[in-house]
Amino acid sequence: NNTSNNEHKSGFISIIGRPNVGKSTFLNRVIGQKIAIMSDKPQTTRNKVQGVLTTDDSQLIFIDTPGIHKPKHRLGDFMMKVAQNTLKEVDLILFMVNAEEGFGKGEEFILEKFENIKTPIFLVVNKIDTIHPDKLFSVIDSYKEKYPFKEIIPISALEGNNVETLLTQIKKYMPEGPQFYPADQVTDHPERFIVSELIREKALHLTREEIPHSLAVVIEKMEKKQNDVVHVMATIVVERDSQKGIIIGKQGGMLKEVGKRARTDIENLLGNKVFLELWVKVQKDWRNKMTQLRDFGFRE
Ligand code: GDP
Ligand code: MG
Ligand code: K
Repeated sequence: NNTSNNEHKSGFISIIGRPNVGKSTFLNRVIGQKIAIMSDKPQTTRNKVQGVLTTDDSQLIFIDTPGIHKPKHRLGDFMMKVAQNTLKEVDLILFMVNAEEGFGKGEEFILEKFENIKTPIFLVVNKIDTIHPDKLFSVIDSYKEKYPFKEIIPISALEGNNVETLLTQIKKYMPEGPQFYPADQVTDHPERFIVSELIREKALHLTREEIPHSLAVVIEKMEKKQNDVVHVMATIVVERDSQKGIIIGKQGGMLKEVGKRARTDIENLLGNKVFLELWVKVQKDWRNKMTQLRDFGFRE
């Protein structure tokens, strides 16, 4: 009947998968704006980053969760706890895997985390552009027997194949609900957080030597001055003097380039001219200092 067709649907969707399976790429394609952080290096997405997709009759709120993986240190434990709590709260989980790789130890580890969770789970087989269609069937079969996925949907997040189909299926699983966010809002994160992630992304992209997790960005100050120029003062925190040297670069060249690229993105995000002041600080072993995690923007 007519009324049920007009029901507004809304819900929260968590994207789970090993590093580099394409979670951020998918989110960026769906939201159409650079919110999820992209990097060749694994695990640069530490916090929940929400992207909101609003249509006439639905609102899909995506959460790009940190990868659930075997923790190597205490920050890893913390991230996993955050991710697991998230799984219970959301309306739908997208378990994203790489079509090139098939079922493996990493996937098995994640599936174990699903055991006590009642949230419906889709298997999203990404990167189908990289494999022969025949191989796709055997990859799908290797997953089918492991878990009763509600839907199995192959996509290419990079090229867009089948992404619309996935969105249609997602909508079917969303409960009736209100439009939580204004239609033009794509994220509920404070601008400060996105700004820090943009700076972090540039630093990670431009420096090859550093290891994931060992770099944090703290926004010390962010305020609008006369003429609507936004003044951002940020500190890049690293663990070792050698890393500080890499980030600063010869005659400050690296830091200058990080700042230049980050400023461009921040200006696009805010729609304002930006004056970006970047500092670098060494804080040994910050990853294991749980008390400081919240200062770096981690939340439980
Ligand atoms: P995440 O760690 O899961 O967020 O993965 P990313 O979104 O950062 O993607 C990791 C890498 O895989 C990037 O180099 C992407 O360009 C690439 N990638 C993501 N989706 C696809 C896809 O559908 N096809 C191909 N060929 N590459 C992809
Ligand atoms: Mg990511
Ligand atoms: K990544």
